[in-house]
Amino acid sequence: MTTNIKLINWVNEMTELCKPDSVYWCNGTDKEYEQLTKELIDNGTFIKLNESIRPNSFYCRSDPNDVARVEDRTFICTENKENAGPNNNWVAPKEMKELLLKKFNGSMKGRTMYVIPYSMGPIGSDISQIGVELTDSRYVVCNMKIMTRMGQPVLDVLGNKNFVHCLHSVGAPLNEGQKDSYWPCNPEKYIVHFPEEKSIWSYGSGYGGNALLGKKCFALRIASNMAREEGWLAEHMLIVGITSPEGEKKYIAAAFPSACGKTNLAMLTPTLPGWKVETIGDDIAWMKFGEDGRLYAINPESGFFGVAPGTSMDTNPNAILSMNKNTIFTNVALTPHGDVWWEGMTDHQKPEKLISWLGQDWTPDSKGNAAHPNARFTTPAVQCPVIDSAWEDPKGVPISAILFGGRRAKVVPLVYEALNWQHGVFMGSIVSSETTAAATGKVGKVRHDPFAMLPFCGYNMGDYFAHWLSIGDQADTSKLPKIFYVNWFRKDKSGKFLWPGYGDNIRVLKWIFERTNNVDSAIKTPIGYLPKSDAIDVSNMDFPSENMKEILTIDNELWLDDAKDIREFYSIFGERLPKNLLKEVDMLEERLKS
Ligand code: OXD
Ligand code: MN
Repeated sequence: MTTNIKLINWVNEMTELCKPDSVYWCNGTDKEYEQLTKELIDNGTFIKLNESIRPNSFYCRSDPNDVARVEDRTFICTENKENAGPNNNWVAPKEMKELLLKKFNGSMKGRTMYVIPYSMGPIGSDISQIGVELTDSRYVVCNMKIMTRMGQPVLDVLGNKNFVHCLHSVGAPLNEGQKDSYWPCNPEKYIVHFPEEKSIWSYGSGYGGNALLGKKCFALRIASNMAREEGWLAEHMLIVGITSPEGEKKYIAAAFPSACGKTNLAMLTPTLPGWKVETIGDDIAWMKFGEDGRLYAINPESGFFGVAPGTSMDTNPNAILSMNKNTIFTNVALTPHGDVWWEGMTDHQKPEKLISWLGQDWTPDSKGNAAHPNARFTTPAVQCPVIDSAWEDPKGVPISAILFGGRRAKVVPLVYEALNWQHGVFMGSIVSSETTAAATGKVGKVRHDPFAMLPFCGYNMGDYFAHWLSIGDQADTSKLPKIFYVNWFRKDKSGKFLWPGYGDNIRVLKWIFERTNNVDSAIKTPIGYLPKSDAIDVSNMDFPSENMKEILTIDNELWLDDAKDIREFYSIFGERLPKNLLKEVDMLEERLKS
């Protein structure tokens, strides 16, 4: 329980507004989880998986229209529209509040309102932040239990301090005697952020990124605002530790757009003997300067909410092993043995008969996928066989390199390195990628996604670029991480991927690792430093030197086209775009033309 008056008053106010039948304060215990999962089973939301195959795990199917983040229904409501920027949907806070007050009025009738106090980051760490989510969804409570540290211990640390107010309703009130849906939601959705008062109001969706408010809404959109005010970074990045055969260990952070393999890189099984990769986080990094002037990162989450399709013992054995118990699966397929399946899970052996994510009988001859392409697993981070021993270190881990990347079939080479911090910020700002199923909308279209933060930056992205530049100005440059750009997805003329990816990405990480030790293994090109022709270790793999040449080729004409496109993209930020980034485009063009 709590004596925090702000919290008690807010819960009372929201109870009056949403009119739930009852209010329940979550304590975060396993007993509570057990009770909630039982109720979800009784409601038809969860199916218990076979206990002897996958203990304490559950299968869940969402409404077919509530399967991904809804970027066009996501809003940043600041007093001044310019502060939300062209990268966000904006409505004036007063107008949006009036609308939301109507939507939330009575929205929890017939349901329980759960109060979830949660910590993003280890409880009590200086880098951690506390939020409280009020929700009428048991599915959300169960997922929050895995993804955050939640319950009474958080209230104890919160004391009388302030917290991020997070209100969530599926927007499906129940009339007296009305039977509940297995996945209650509302066709009209609002995922709304008020950065100036640090609150989040989410209505109509039960999907992870829209409803687990600690994740994208708080740890990225609200936290990016806090980070800018306080001089730190809240980023869409995985964090891993890499140890060389000589026993030297370094940590790197990497930003890739949604569903571009962050979880795979975070848990990579190296194909180079002697190298070790250990996981700190797979989606979000909060980075602050330590007393020694280096950037330190924590993973604010305590679980993985990963994309299931494509994950297998070949592509990511550590993810598969992480989810062998205590896991919630959403929108995958169900096997006759009471286990789960998805496309790419067992390439060599397709199950004969399944129930698809739509709840229909499915065989390999059926039309459509058995699992939704954005089907997810929610699993505790501590179950990852390669979780790093420092993953809960409240100080965080020192970062030696920052990687940016996206899905680009053409133009962008396998890897290149920034000339300096400002050029690295420029590289982050020009990330573009083919869209994936993680958000609703067209899949496979190249879009600009600067720093992989386009859907998650909670303020004007022009100011965000300036913030990144100012981090460089504040720091001792010799202590800043080096910046790199990688592209695992380049294709040859016949449309085949040139690079095998997955465990072989250690070969690229090895070059990056060496570059952070200033090894002389790069050549200067117009776009930055590229590996010398023999610098990427391809020992014990079949990778012809022509392919290496092709994947490291820079076509000046194509890059000049990209530069034009970058200028056009930059122009949407008007006066808010830092002049130094425009200078970087000028310099890039000059280098490409000379
Ligand atoms: C995610 C996403 O769920 O980026 O991590 O969409
Ligand atoms: Mn993500």
